Amino acid sequence: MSMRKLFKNVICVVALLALSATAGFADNLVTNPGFETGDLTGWQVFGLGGSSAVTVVADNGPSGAGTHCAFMDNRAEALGLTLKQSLTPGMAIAGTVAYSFDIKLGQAALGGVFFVQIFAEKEGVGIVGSSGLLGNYAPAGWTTVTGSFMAPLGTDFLTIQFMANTGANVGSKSTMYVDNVNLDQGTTVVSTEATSWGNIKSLYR
Ligand SMILES: [Ca+2]
Repeated sequence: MSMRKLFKNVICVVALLALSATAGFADNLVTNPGFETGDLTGWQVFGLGGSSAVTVVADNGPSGAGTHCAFMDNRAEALGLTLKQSLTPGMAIAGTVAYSFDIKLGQAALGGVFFVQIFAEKEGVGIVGSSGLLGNYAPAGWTTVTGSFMAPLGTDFLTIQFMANTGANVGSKSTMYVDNVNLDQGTTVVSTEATSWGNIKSLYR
């Protein structure tokens, strides 16, 4: 490699690393984590029906300032109602994932349960790791749940899902308030640096 080309490469690397450092990561990787847009922007809902809904209501969990939270309202028999957010691939890396969320029970009756699960995923592959199934939760008042798990090698995004599930009983209910959802891998540029290095190599091969 000529000195000139080497110099050009070094400049590219420095420029890309500077970009990475600027982009960085917010501490919380979740979009609209406190539902303060007043709607479900950033979130997906599965299991909607005539007797099941997820809405944004005027209440707020203790972990963050605000005036809104999500309300999962499942009054259908034997139904899984899920509120879910998947990060964009590239937003997560292998390593510790710290999580926290605020929940407050509405009603749990006749087999109604509430679980949370966080997945470490790899684009094009699927689930490579998990927090394990968290719950059953039924906190009478606002409660903040915190914990962490290790995302294995290959992880490039995370998914968190809240599941208000009912039993096969007439009158089964699972309703829960959810707020201030936090997924945090620390402020890091490791992932974007790795991507940048890959790009650099491919450019000069
Ligand atoms: Ca909120």
